[in-house]
Amino acid sequence: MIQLYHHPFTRAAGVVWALEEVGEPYELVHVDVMKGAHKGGDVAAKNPMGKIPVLVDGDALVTEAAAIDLYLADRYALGRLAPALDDPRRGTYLRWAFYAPSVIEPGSLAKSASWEFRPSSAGWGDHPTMLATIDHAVSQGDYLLGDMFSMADVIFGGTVRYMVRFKMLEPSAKVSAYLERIGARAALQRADARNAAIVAERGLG
Ligand SMILES: N[C@@H](CCC(=O)N[C@@H](CS)C(=O)NCC(=O)O)C(=O)O
Repeated sequence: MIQLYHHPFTRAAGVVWALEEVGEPYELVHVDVMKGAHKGGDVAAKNPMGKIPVLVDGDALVTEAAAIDLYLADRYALGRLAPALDDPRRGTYLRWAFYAPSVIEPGSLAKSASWEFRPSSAGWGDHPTMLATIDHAVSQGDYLLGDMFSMADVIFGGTVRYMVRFKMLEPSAKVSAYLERIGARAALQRADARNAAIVAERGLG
């Protein structure tokens, strides 16, 4: 069975949404990050970064939340959550999936932590341009690929949702409407409930 090394307060919580969308059986392996369990033992052996999420699926080992989500979509939901390899939407799909960890994450952190950098040298550019680009991405239809919901929405939408929740990104009206649309996904609601149940069971609140 697919195993996800998980703690509900980490990016692994977002991978639970990806797993719920895919619909394959999976189990969560709890990593006590508060006690530093990820800095040694099983997690560090699997990921020298000593970070989670880590996904193990038979002989496949994947780290990096976005890579895990893309792997799951290609492996288990090609044509459903990922456009087929010869589908022209594949380019747009990969574009926005990569935009989340390479632009939205560092761009939002740079803004909230007041980093000093040259936008022309930094891959995430300047903040207003990033916000305008996010608006553009969510204005092509209900989802990033128009009427097709895809794993790019899990990656990009999940990142935007996190940044808005922790006040690292101010949502425009278009972004708020997009977040409402993805918030209606049954799989996202199941993932939120599963993460919340673990918080409650383990007294992490
Ligand atoms: N680039 C990685 C980042 C993973 C990451 O930073 N994980 C955090 C939790 S969200 C972590 O394990 N932090 C514990 C630590 O570094 O000690 C990804 O996208 O999966």
